[in-house]
Amino acid sequence: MTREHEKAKETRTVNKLRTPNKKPLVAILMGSKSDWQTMEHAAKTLEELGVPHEVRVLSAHRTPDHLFEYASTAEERGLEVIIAAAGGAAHLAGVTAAKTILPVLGVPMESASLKGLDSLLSTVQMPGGIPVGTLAIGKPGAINAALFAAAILGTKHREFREAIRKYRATQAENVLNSSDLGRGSSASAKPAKS
Ligand code: RP5
Repeated sequence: MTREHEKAKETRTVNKLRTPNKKPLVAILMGSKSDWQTMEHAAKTLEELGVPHEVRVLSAHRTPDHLFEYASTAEERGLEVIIAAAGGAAHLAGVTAAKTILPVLGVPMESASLKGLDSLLSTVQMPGGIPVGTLAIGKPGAINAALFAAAILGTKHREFREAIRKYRATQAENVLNSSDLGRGSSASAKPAKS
């Protein structure tokens, strides 16, 4: 393990302890608690990066008044980015974006009937005027929404730029370490020398 890797691990541990006491900068909204098994990956990624965040279940069609209140007061409560995840006729991100000028990142949930294509199109196809930055369907989108939120915060808060740098260094190291998988078997995963 390199020194850089060790430092990245230490930072993650400290950040995990520190985050709950800080004022949230990012909100993770989801249309239903059934979305949590996907969106917990966004929360875990924000925790790894040390980004203070809050999680709320609010639906554009089941709790529209609560969503309006939440989104329209988000800026004055100190939030800087909102991640909104929904499935099916997924209008949560679009409605949220309509009620705040904060950047809204949409994560389409993988739906049972159409595998998330419905959620993707409902989230991504915003008419010009109210943008939603839409990520991939499901878990990759949840992780990338957190990383994107941290990158947005990083333009103002230097510590999140550094956290992303360390995250990437660790990620690259994990990929390179995967080459060890073939060690010990007859089929080596190492490239042949030319
Ligand atoms: C959407 O409907 C939610 O975001 C969820 O992805 C989907 C299904 O919700 P449940 O019926 O599981 O509550 O509003």
